Amino acid sequence: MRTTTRTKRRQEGNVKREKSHSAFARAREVIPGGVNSPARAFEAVGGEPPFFARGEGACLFDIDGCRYIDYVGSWGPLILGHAHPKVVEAVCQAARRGTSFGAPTEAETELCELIAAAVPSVEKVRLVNSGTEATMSAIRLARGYTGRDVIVKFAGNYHGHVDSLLVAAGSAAATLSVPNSPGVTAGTVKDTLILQFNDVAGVKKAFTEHGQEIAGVIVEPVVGNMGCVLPAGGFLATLRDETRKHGALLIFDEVITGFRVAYGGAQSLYGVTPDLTTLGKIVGGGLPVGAYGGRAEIMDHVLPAGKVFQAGTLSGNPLATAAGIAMLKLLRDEPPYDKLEKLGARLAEGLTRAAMKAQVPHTLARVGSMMTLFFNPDPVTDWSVAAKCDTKRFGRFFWGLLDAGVYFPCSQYEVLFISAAHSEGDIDGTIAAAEKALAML
Ligand code: HOZ
Repeated sequence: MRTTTRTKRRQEGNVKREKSHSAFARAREVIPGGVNSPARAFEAVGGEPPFFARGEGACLFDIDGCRYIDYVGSWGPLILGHAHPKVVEAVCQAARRGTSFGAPTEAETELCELIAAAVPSVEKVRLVNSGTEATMSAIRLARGYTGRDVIVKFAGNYHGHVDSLLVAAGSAAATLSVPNSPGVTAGTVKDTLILQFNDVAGVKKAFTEHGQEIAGVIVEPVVGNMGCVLPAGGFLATLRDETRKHGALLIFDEVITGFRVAYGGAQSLYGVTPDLTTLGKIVGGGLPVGAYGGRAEIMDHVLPAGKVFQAGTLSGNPLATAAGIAMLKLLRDEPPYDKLEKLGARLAEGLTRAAMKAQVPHTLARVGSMMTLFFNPDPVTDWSVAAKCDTKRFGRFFWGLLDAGVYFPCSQYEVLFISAAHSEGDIDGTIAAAEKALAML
């Protein structure tokens, strides 16, 4: 009986969203689970997601007319907020010239030049359509380049739904407790070696034992898929040293951190330069773009310069490249990073204060405008600690915020993002809502 009551309350929150309820029922008839990506399904927090009508600046509006201060930002791309006029204008102009050619355009070169100028490790870059495609292609390239099979990944890191990387994965795989998806065969993952994030000794041991078999190490330099988890001092440098010593490639998955924690990504912030970098999200300005790049000598192994196969009809699509170019030029010419750091610090302090006042065991991790309030008193350094978070409590906190018009990621294991469109007023309003939500726990 108690379960029924709680389920009902959670399904509707305290705010009625009748149109979203109907839209979700309709969607479930034709879309598995009613969503096109599990991360947005509210499985981890219970209840039903609002369906959205539009976004403007820092805000989202659902089809029931509710307004939310948005901290999801489409899971990272919208660092300048929703519908930035210059990005929208660039896309509209590109659409008038034709939506797809499947043939070379100068805009692709321009976007690649912008990426290469910004990201320390990148001399040449290939555009694809998603972060998943970027990581899938990067590990194929690492294997093709080195002639070795084994890829090292870290528990709780998520690199998209690439079969061989869908083990001990973060994001929706962690949220929904499906660390090893049905359909991913034992053969597919037999060359994937799982280590713990921040475990310097474990990395050294793996290289001592398997150094000659390891093609590459793929890592989120700041993890964004088991909540926000920072690299401990020396961890990234150890990865760099060990891979170099043993002739393996170091791959930074900067799909989340690229152009987010700094214009040059986490590699410029932490001063560690990988061999290959994968990008997505911000680099597409809110349209579907991924990219992988690195030293020319490695990238020239990709077909048709080299023999490693990778292709795509819509890769370098004119609408997507127009959005990416507009976004990167705005970030380069009017850098929002100081503002984002100030807003991030303000929100982090406010959330911490609120949690302490409510006597809720917590810890908060942040790099610039990405952060997580963990319902866990211990600093989260790896998946074994992250897995101990009080996710039920997080769910109640989430609903308290949603009903107060604040849209946080619907999982403890996703990071929240601030955009340059957020104001101090938005942040203070969010802290006030969090104080109330935490006090109700
Ligand atoms: N790619 C995001 C991982 N944090 C979540 C978005 C999704 O999978 O839909």
